[in-house]
Amino acid sequence: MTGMTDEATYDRTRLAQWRAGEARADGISRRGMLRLAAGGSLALTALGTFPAGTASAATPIVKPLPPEIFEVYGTNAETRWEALSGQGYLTPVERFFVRNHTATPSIDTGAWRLKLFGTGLRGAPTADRPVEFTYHDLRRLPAETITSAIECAGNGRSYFTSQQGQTVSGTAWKLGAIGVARWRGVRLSTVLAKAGLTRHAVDVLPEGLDADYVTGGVNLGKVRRPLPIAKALQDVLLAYEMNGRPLPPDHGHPVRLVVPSWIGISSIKWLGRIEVSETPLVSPWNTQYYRLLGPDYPAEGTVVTRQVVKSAFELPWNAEFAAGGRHVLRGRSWSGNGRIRRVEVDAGDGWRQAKFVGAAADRGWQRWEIPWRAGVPGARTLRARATDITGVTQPEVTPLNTQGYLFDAVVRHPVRVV
Ligand SMILES: Nc1nc2c(c(=O)[nH]1)N[C@H]1C(S)=C(S)[C@@H](COP(=O)(O)O)O[C@H]1N2
Ligand SMILES: [Mo]
Repeated sequence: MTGMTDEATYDRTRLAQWRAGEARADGISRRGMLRLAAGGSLALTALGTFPAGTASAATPIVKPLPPEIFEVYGTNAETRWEALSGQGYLTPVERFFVRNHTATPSIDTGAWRLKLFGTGLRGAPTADRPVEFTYHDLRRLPAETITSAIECAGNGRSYFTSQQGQTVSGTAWKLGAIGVARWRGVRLSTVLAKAGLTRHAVDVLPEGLDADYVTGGVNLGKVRRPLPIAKALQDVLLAYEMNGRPLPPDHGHPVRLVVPSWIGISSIKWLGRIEVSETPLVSPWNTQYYRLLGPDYPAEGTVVTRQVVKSAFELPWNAEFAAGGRHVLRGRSWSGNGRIRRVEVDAGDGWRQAKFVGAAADRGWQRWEIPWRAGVPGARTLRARATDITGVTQPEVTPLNTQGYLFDAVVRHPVRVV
């Protein structure tokens, strides 16, 4: 099943199974299911279904959100790129973006249990009589530390509108819905083996302990998204530390999934249960959300798993530079395909290659810089374009998808020479 870490194979296989009635789909409305099965556009069900701050007036995020570091959208907060200027390789917790479907829950580590159940485990334990792990059980298992980005699939979404004049649904993120951290925890494969994983398991369905996600009057249940077993066993971590400290409340305390290279929704926070199944599983988070739908995609869309190539300058929008001065432009580039091979920058005087700063983690980002001689006063546009180790270069335009995922086009960053 190694093909199942390849998104196209995974999607084709699951869709076929679902149509043949072989995949379970708890929590998906019959209407939504029929639409997908009929190949109708799911865009309609998605449009306008992202409520801004549902329950309370205050943000449902626990940590402070100083306006010079974060821009807040309802239940979410994005990191301002200028707030990464002068920072090291890792994004400090105090600057790491937060994407909450509802609100950060408060979970008592002592009472917390990770519950595994399903037909893919020996003896097929049920949800009422699951295999349980305490926090200390997990802490006693062999630990592993990885440096990995977590990035929302909708990162950069606002540029579909501001650069390409297109209407998309969802939070209008700029490029700050990404952070890179050092995560310490236990491999999901270790825990699955302990829980009695069988050779027949095909999917796992990790589920959060935060409140049910209710949208457009429909309760979609707990935030959850299935992973094919091949990816689950490859490089997924059950993380209990972030940058050397216990996982903070907003980022999934006490334990979250970290699914390297895949879109942020895969990395379920406040992990409570994992179903392990010998039959394929689906949830609204891979049938209704996180699918590419639009004129350039098949009618039923394609599932989104792996991240794309992007670049950002560590500068505010409309940053000012002294005319005639020598400056250094700094930024970071990253890709779900692996390391970055090359970054080019254009400040209005042609593409030039940027110099890499420091080493990069395979699943993190690459820092870079380039000198720039600002000329006469006036408006300029900065552009950065990265190429990853697989040879993929950021395009000029990202083909439209109605929910605005995976914006990988070169972003035009306005600055002023004064
Ligand atoms: N339980 C749960 N897990 C979740 C979410 C959520 O709302 N609830 N949001 C997901 C999404 S869409 C993203 S992009 C990442 C964001 O992780 P962060 O808030 O730690 O930056 O968490 C994912 N895991
Ligand atoms: Mo996300």
